[in-house]
Amino acid sequence: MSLFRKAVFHTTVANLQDLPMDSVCEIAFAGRSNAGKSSAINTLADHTRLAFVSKTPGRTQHLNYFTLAEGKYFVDLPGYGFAKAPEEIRSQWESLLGPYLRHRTTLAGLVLIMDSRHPLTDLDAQLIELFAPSGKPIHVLLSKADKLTRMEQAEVVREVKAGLLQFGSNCSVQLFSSFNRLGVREAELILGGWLGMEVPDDVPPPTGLRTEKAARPKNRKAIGWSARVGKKT
Ligand SMILES: Nc1nc2c(ncn2[C@@H]2O[C@H](COP(=O)(O)OP(=O)(O)O)[C@@H](O)[C@H]2O)c(=O)[nH]1
Ligand SMILES: [Mg+2]
Repeated sequence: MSLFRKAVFHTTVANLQDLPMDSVCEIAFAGRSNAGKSSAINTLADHTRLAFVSKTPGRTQHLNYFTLAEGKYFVDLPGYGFAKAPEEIRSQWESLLGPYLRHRTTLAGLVLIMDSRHPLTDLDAQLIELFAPSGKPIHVLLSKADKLTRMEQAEVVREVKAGLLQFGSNCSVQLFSSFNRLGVREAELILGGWLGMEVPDDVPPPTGLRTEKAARPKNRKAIGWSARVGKKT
């Protein structure tokens, strides 16, 4: 059973002064548009459509709060990089994202979602640079890992670990897939630790993990996948 199964939508915030006052501890999710951020939140919460799995990536400029337990939140940050000019990204980061990441005292850590096929882009690096001075932890989920072979998975973890070294020691990284739930337990343990939430022992280990490459013939949609996280874009 998911640690975050009680997650419910709380509020949408467009201005810093509207951030929830009752927050004790929150975890923010960031990443390039279409990296699989909403899918990851849905998968961690074991919900189909808690965070909207976007058909038009990069549209929302708001912070979406999901209550996990009293005073404890997941925060879905605006996706970045999708068909946006550098000035637009800069102004978005300066007005909302930057101040939020730097000054939100109840923010326990940042989950950074990167598509495992295109990890650690320049914008990802800029976001890490923005957040790292806070001294708080960053946990990278290499999403859509089902699209890689086992060898490619091992290689990308090695590469990203090496790439993160320049940002200090407070970064960790793991594979993740909302398609086959690879890495859900590992992520739960880390995020539960940040939030001071106890992970139940009765969570069965994931079984029958498959890679999308191995499991799905080319051009065929995986049955059940769209149902789990909403429609594909
Ligand atoms: N194969 C696969 N597709 C995924 C996975 N996670 C997300 N996707 C797909 O990637 C697209 C973008 O996902 P979404 O969660 O909306 O990304 P966001 O813009 O970062 O919130 C959608 O079509 C999802 O179905 C995954 O783990 N495996
Ligand atoms: Mg999204």
